[in-house]
Amino acid sequence: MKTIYNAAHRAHQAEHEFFRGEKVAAFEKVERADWVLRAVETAKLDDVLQPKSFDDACIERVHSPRYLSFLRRAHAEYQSLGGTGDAFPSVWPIRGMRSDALPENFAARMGLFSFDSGTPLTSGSWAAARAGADCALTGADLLSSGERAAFVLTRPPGHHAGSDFFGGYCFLNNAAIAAQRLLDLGCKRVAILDVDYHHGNGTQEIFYGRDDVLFVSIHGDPITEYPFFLGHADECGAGDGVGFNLNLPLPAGASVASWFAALETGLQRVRGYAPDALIVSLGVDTFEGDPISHFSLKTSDYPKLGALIESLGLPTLFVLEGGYAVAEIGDNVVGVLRGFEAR
Ligand code: OKP
Ligand code: ZN
Repeated sequence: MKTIYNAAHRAHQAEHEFFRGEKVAAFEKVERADWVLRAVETAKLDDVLQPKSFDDACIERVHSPRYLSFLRRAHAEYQSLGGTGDAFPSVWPIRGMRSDALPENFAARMGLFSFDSGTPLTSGSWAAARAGADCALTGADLLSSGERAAFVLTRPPGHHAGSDFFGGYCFLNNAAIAAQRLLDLGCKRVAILDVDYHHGNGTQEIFYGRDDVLFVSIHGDPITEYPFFLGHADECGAGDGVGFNLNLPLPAGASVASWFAALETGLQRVRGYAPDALIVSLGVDTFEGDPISHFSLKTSDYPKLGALIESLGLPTLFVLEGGYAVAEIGDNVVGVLRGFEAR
């Protein structure tokens, strides 16, 4: 399968993040994509393509205009106010406060449009994320023109970003943008299978009230795991979307066997939905050596995952999400892709 590579990812380079009160090197770093690209090339997967450029209208199908106009200028605005380095939010509109009124104050808008303080907004965040969205859109177009599968190699990741907020290292929801593009190009139903360790709260939020996108996620139980406030098993969708959201949380430390059992449940649900296409939010932070996650898949498990996904027989777009064991991220991601192709 072809890879669509976001060369602009390098523009997003966080200086640090906060971890247990300490400033630590950011986990979501440039080298992640370098390692994956190297593994794609070593495996001789297929061509590595540059993205085409798409109109902002394609992104506005998923994200609100007020969020996008904030994000596009946010770091420049921070700098114009004397801010140096990366920007972090510090105040949020919690329950009982208003999210509809747009504040003038920059710090207030940072909080309005985010849900955590763990996502450094860098001078290059917009450029990197926007080019990543172009990669996702290019991938959707490839499927739509008959490719069986494609791989979107991008960072920062996307599945925590919602219709009008960033967080969890994510700014634009690449998987959601691609799903919407597939619908706009004629698909009737699209399924998103999220296998990242963390619940894809942004993707869930975007499609929660809809029946034209099925969201299925296997992740660490939010009672102990990030993003904490969404991802429970009883979240089934709302309105037209009832029955089109399936969360399969597993306790931190869950065995590989229980993970694959949850995958089988998720795949059954996707089969029952009979979608026209599948998008995989491909995080490999389920790996045993991941520094911020607590499942224990081994490198040899990833080709199995790819083969099981292939068995659905669907046009499939893989979109890179998390995975922070940088030395292994390439082998683990490419293991999935080769497992898909080998079957
Ligand atoms: C993004 B993705 C805070 C640690 C938690 C958030 C983890 C985001 C994971 N210092 N950070 O789903 O891989
Ligand atoms: Zn993750």
